[in-house]
Amino acid sequence: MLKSTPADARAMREAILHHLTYSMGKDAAHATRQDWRMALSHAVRDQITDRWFASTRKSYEAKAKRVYYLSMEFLIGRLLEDGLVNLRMLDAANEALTALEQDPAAVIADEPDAALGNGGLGRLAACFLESLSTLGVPALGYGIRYEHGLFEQKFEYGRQVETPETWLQQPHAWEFERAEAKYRLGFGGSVAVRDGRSVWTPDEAVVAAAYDTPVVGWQGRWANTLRLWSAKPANESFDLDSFNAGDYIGATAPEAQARTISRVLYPDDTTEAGKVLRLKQEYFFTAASLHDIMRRFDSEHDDIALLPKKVAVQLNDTHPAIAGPELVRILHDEKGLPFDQAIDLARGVLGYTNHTLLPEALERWSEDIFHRLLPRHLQIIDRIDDAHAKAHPDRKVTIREPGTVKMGELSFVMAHRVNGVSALHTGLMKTTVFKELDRLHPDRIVNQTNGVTPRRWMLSCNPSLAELITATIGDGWLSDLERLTELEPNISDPEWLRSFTAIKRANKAELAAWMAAEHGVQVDPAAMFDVQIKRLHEYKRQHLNILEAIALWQEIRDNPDAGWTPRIKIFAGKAAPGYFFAKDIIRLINDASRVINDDPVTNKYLKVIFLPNYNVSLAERLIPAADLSEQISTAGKEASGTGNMKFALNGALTIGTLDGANVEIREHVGPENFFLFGMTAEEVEARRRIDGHAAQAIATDPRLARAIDAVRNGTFSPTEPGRYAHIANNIAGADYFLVSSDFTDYWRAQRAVDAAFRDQDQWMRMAALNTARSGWFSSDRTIRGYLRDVWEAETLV
Ligand code: 26M
Repeated sequence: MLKSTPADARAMREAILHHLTYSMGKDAAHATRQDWRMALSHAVRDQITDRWFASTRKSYEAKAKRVYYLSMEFLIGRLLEDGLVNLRMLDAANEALTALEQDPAAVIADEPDAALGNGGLGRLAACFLESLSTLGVPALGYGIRYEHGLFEQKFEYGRQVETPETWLQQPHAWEFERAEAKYRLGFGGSVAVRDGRSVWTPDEAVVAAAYDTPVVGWQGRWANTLRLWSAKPANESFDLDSFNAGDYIGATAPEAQARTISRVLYPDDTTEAGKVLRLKQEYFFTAASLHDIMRRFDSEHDDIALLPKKVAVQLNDTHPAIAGPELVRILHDEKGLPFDQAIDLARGVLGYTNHTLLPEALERWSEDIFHRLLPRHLQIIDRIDDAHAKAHPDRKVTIREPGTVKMGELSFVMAHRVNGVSALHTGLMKTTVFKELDRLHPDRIVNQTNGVTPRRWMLSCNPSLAELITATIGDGWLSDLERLTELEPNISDPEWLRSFTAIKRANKAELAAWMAAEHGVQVDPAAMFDVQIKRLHEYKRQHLNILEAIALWQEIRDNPDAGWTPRIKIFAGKAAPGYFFAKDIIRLINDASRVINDDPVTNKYLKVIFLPNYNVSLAERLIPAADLSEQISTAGKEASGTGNMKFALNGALTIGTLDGANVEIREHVGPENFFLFGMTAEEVEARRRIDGHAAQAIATDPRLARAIDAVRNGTFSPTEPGRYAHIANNIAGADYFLVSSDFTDYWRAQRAVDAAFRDQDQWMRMAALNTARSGWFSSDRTIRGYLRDVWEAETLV
């Protein structure tokens, strides 16, 4: 075993060759790219593992309070580059691989993305884990080891086609199976009362098996664990009799049945299908995590009253909301504590983060399903509801309603802190969905505005800019991102600004070359790169963006010589497989892109590109190359956004509404460095009440009317003219997300963007100010906020 730190290229080269031989069983002459990737990963893993053990030892020695982050999703992306960057071994690895005649970028890119999440909620969990390690907080992330992460997206004739994602079918260097950490979990069955105690006897069982991945923080000073649960059969599940009778497939059926629970990530948090399986997934990972947490607590402490002092459990949305009743069940049914004390202890432990106010995304379970799978928990929930009613006789809110269980209300009642993810969102929580609960518990709701880790979202994805920053102000910004403000005086230095500009330009050229090589599209790196990348959703309004592009295309055709600012509109994002309207928007953008890009009159000035299969790695490629960040959701609908922060940090200007964290980004970077448009959340509510709001907007804006007509009349689908009539009718009709009503102001703001971009010096100054003033949006700041206001836990480094 190699003991020295391979920070220098020679030691790194030796470590790689060591693992190529002894871990991969290959010699250099016969090694594939995957072998090299695995050898390098093992070399890095060795370094992480030592630090990981040291951190675990310190946590036990200190008997410190631990933070447990329970999340159905962890969208971590690639881990090799992250490890290399945080251990500051990237240069050594590049040099070593080059000496070994390997292309470092290709070796790093050989790793599949771990796509165990849908979008913002899962990516936030990944940034939080990294920040928890950077800050040296004793913490674990708990989730599900999905065999299939988020589906892969392809386009066939412009239409989204989903194929299964198979990350675990490739070798994976980062996880350790923990044979000793296995828990048996039950479903269904019945509840009996014996000696005054309720005893639940499930009639179905499954085993949760732990797989641990180390998460190393900046400079490797601390490493925490991401523990993911995999479902295994509880009993000897191979049916030898069936096998011997020749039924080879039937013989493995019980095993397949058990494994189904951790088979696949749900591509839509709100899907109707597979409800039972989804609830099983939620209970499976939550109960396994709580058993693990209690086992660790019991091994360190013998006074159960210490639980809230030693354990903080954060619920990432309501997906793990069953933690409340499950913890009460453990404390009351199993440990024999009085029911009220069990509730109080559980509440002292639990915190709940809300990530959306969209009514269709708020979890509610049918009593019927709940009763079938978790009969004892349903009883406990009723008692929690009764206890809450007794404590607040005037309360007008319940957890239970005939036929349903409301998981938001359950989480709120069972948590000592409930937080929103931006100032606006937290305010809206208090006035809308949780108005009544906030009245009863006025100190419970707190805000923790989201953040992003600057290690991945600057140092790793934008190394040239990171280098310029370090050369200018030293490297303290990497653990104290607000020090980026020290860049400000340099922005007026023309030479510094030239360097900043050259970096943006080089990032754009690199993206352009990649798009040409991978997707066969030609773009001029001098044009404005205008980027909207996020899940497809009506509230995020990709259709507002494409409608503006269509109107612009029409206007350029009318008047080609009016001095247009060249623009490349880049889209990427996946639609939930059953969300047909969102999929039709993708198809419209692809169809429009073909027509617009093929127009010789306009394609010097405008191109539209929809890149397939958006994921973390694609985001890392696009964000450093963006000039303009599209954050155009209907005000009041995007809880926070985190892509918006990554763009601003990397020197893109935002065109955006007063929604989510956009509000705070604008305050930090300065209103003069942000292109604001659209209605406020209050104006949105008022506007919706006006009859014919869309028709009114269309009547006063001929550009809007003409763009909608082109969508309706088949301009982009000549072989099937009616293909997009429903989209046109939606925008011109009910228009719930107010595309028409915000269009005119969006167009105005876009023309202001055009004008600003023509003054490149001024634009780049504004871009640099965005970078210099985005330091507050570090997830380190967010985690410090949770430590102070929610977890009351400490850092150990
Ligand atoms: C999906 C498909 C169809 C209808 C609704 C949805 C859906 C919408 C929101 C499902 C889940 C939703 O909320 C969960 C979520 O991911 N929220 C995101 O959390 C991020 C981290 O806090 C925020 O930055 C995003 O604004 C928020 O949308």
